[in-house]
Amino acid sequence: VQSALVTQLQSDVKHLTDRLSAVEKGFRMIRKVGQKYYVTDGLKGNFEKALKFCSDAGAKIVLPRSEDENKVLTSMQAVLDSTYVYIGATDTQKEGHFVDMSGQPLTFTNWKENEPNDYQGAEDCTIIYKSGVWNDINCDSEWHVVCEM
Ligand code: NAG
Repeated sequence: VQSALVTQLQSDVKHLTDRLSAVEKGFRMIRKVGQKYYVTDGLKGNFEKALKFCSDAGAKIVLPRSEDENKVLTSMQAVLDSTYVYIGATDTQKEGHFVDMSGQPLTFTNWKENEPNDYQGAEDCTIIYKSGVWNDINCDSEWHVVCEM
């Protein structure tokens, strides 16, 4: 019983520490989804800038792993009035084979009909629309940046 309690407390402390660090970093918007926090300052950047912004904050670029997470992200887009947000899925390594930022296959996807299509052979990054569907896109446009921690 005692060790279960310690494990629970350790998990609670980690949770509170993550939450506090999100608050201390002064993110304008923070949403909890399961064991994760989705955070944003409402800034825009290309994919490379998005990765750097999140890693500088001790976080990762957002990648919804479930319907729930996808919904929380679109709820943040509604507040930001954000058309598109970059998410952490690319097929840079192997065309048509989208993976997360650790190179692992995606376990949840929500592609728009007929996507991903590598339009004009120049779409290795991924965005999520306000409606929640995903589309592959170039990595150079400036879209809203959301991180997860
Ligand atoms: C283009 C989209 C492309 C999509 C295609 C569908 C941009 C820059 N490109 O406008 O991602 O696959 O429509 O026809 O939005």
